[in-house]
Formats: sequence, structure tokens, C-alpha cells
Amino acid sequence: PQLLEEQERLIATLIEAHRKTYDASYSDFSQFRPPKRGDGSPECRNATNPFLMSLLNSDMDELPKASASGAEAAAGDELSMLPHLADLVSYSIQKVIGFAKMIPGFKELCTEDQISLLKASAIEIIILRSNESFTMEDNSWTCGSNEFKYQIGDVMQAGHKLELLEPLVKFQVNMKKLDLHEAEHVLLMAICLFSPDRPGVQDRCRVEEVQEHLTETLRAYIACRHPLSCKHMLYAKMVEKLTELRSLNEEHSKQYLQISQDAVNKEDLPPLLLEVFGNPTA
Ligand code: 0VO
Repeated sequence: PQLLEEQERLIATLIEAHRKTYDASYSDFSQFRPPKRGDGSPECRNATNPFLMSLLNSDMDELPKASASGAEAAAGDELSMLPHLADLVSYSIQKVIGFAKMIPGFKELCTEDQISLLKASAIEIIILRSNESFTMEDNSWTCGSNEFKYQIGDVMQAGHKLELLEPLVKFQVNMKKLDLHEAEHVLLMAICLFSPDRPGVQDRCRVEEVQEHLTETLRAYIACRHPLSCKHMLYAKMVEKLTELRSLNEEHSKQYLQISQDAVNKEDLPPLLLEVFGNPTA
């Protein structure tokens, strides 16, 4: 198969849509609530035994009053990265919406279907687009300075657990190894969005039509643009990534629900996040 002029235009449109909505200088990150990381102090490392800690560190032989102990500071420290990462993900959702609106066929769907597709795929597209900042050097998402370098431990301080983070980092590493062209990267995000089997989608046929057009364009692109030596199975590997994203999405939903219930400060979660991922208090 060879690339038709129309398919070339589609790819150019998607690349432009992505460039307009992905700022690779990460200059907006300083507007989020600041990241708060455990300082690595003994109090912090032993945050799980504040009473033992205070008895060992003083001549007192009585338990401190609960309110005077480190218990609250420790508990408060648990979700210390939540405000920053919640702001980052909320910001990313806004960018994903901007990207979606520029994909031919999206605006022609009814608003209800647009919402269903975005709600279901937002975290998957964020995982995909975040691969751009992911580095195999130290398995982190490096978005400029050290302040905006996110490692597994940082995401754990937002309340996530290894059941998500271990497969998530593996996913990022394997994505990185695919070494996708920009055209392939943006097509994959668009294909992910136009999944007809998402909950609540009414006009499944329209969504499927657009998705098939995108996948046909991806197949044609790989066949005629990707170097012979590395295109083997590339399309199949990319489709496999969509399956892995479904399972990451499912685990993220579970952990998000737990985090949103654990969060003492409900303001930690921006309204857009609550709307897209769910609001347990609503
Ligand atoms: C976006 C990143 C994101 C996750 C799990 C890195 C969730 C975080 C928070 C996570 C895990 C919540 C609540 C972009 C970049 C980097 C730059 O490429 C650009 O859009 O963000 C990460 C997010 C690791 C890294 C949000 O779950 C509801 C705690 C998917």
C-alpha cells in the first residue's frame, strides 16, 4: 500500500494538532501547585512509626499526645505530590481535548459521544503523550529541571501503588524502544481516542469508521516510510500497546478512586479531574 494524498494531509493535520497542544519546553509546569517531595529526613523515612520515633528520640517514656506527634505530619506527607500531579494531569486533559478537537471527524460526533470518548481515553492518551518526556536514562519523566523530574517514588507520594507503576514504567520503556516516528505517535493517540467500544458511545459505527481510516493510514505509513529493518511487526506491536493501555487504565481507575477517597483536602483534586475520572463525593 502507498500513502494517498489524503492520508498525507491527515498525518500533517495530526502532527500540527499535537505540536499546538504539547509544549516540549514544559514552561507551564511552574504554574501548577508546587511538587512536595518527602525530604528524606529520618522523620520522613520513619513516618509510619511516629510514636516509636519520638520515644526513641527523647527522654520521655510517655506517648506524646496524638495531635502533638508526627502522625498528622506523616499522614499529610503521604499525598504530598498529589496537588502537583493532579494539576499536571488536569492540564494534560485540557491539552488532550484541544488535540481531539483538531482530529478530522471528532467535532462531527455529538457532544455526548465526544465526552464518552474523552472520559474513557484521557488517561491512556496522557500515558502515551508522556512518553515524550520519559527517559530510559533513569526511568523518569523529565520535564525540565529536577523539580519537574518525576520518578516512581514521586508518583507513589501522590498515592499510586506499584501494581500500576511497575507495568506503567515497563510500558514507557517498551514504547521508547519502539522508537516511533512523530506520525506514528500521533496516529496511535488518535486511534486510541476513536475506540468504538468505550462505555456510553452511541454512534459506534461513525467512531469505528474514523478509527479504521486512522489505522489504514498507520499501516500505509509504516509500509512505505518506516525503514525495512525495523518495520517488522511494528503495526502489531502498536496494536498490542492499545491493549496494555486498557489494563493500565483499569488499574489507574481503581487507584484513583482510592486516592480520591483518601484525600483529606478535597481541593487537591481540580474540578476537571473530578469530572473526567469521577467524584466519589458527588
Ligand atoms: C503528562 C506526565 C504526564 C499517573 C498515572 C507524567 C497519574 C498521576 C496522578 C502518572 C504517572 C493522578 C492522581 C505529561 C507529561 C508527563 C510530559 O510528557 C504531558 O501531558 O505524569 C505521570 C502521571 C506517572 C507520570 C491523576 O492519577 C488523576 C494522583 C498514569
